Amino acid sequence: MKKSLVIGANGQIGSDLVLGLANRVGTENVIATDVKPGNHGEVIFELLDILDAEKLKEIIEKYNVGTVYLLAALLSATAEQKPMAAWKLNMDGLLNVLELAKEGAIDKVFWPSSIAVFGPTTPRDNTPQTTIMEPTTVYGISKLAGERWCEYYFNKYGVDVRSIRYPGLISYKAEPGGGTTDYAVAIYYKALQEGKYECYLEENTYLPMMYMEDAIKATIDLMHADKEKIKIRSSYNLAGISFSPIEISEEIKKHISDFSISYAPDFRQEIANSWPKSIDDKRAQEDWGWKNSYELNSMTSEMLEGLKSKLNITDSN
Ligand code: NAD
Ligand code: AKB
Repeated sequence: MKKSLVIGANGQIGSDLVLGLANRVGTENVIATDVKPGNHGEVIFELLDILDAEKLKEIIEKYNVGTVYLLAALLSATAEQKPMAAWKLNMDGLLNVLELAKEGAIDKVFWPSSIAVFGPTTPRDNTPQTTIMEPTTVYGISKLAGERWCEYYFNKYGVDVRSIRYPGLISYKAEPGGGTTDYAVAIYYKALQEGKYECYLEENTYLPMMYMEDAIKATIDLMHADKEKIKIRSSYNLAGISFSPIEISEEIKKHISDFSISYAPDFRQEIANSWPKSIDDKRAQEDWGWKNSYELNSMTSEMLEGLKSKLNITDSN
């Protein structure tokens, strides 16, 4: 069996995706890589800088890789601080992988896009699959360009590349890596550790979000769907839950009654204001049968339980 290679495996998504893939295709069929040292249990790990195209090719040949999951990127908040580094990593990394797929060295590519491809001129409620896209962040510009490259490599060279516009992802295994939606993870840590949280977004800022388990299921389902079913080769809209800081804090209060939230908006508010509030994912539902499972209440219960055990916090509430 050809192997699945995860690039950027130590990050928020990679930590869960490696496990999800190992469950689906077998531990021996997954190779985890990252630019930083990592530990993924029984799964083989290799150091790999995605900007090193030669090393990428070597690893693909060495392990007989069929599918690449390219997760290495700089996210929205970090990218605003390091625009050129973000553009280089987010674009050159993708092109390195697409070029190898074009040469036939790999069969399939997964590359994640984001709700950041949308901008202030996009309709914000129930944002359609096809609509105005004028992103105002470096990250969003790189994701929109990436989507165009993916579709181009499919149309011109027949590269089987598949993509999802992930909303903000919420998980407890690995901490998020510098996005605008990270508050929705940090709030759970602070609720358990300090009983309070100062949020960098205003209380009524709605954003599309999703629990990691749903995102991993969507990713693996998309990659295992029949090729003919994948009609969109730029990137699929994917919806989970939409909520605001005040709503997530109210949900947390059902578990930690004295939890309190305060607000000190920073530069990330402007980014959030340029993104959709909710997403229309009809095409993902129709084409490859997507349906989310988690709502705000079920996600909150799992996040708090998962973090309590990760942080060794005993129940005194
Ligand atoms: P992350 O920042 O948590 O992880 C990225 C990983 O890439 C890190 O482990 C980092 O060490 C590694 N990396 C950085 N530079 C590298 C390089 N040169 N070579 C190899 N590895 C390198 O990010 P994430 O949240 O896991 O996101 C993964 C992908 O999903 C990104 O493309 C991101 O834009 C996209 N995405 C994430 C979210 C989210 O909410 N997490 C939402 C939308 C899209
Ligand atoms: C970010 O906030 O940058 C990411 C994303 C939605 O792409 N979580």
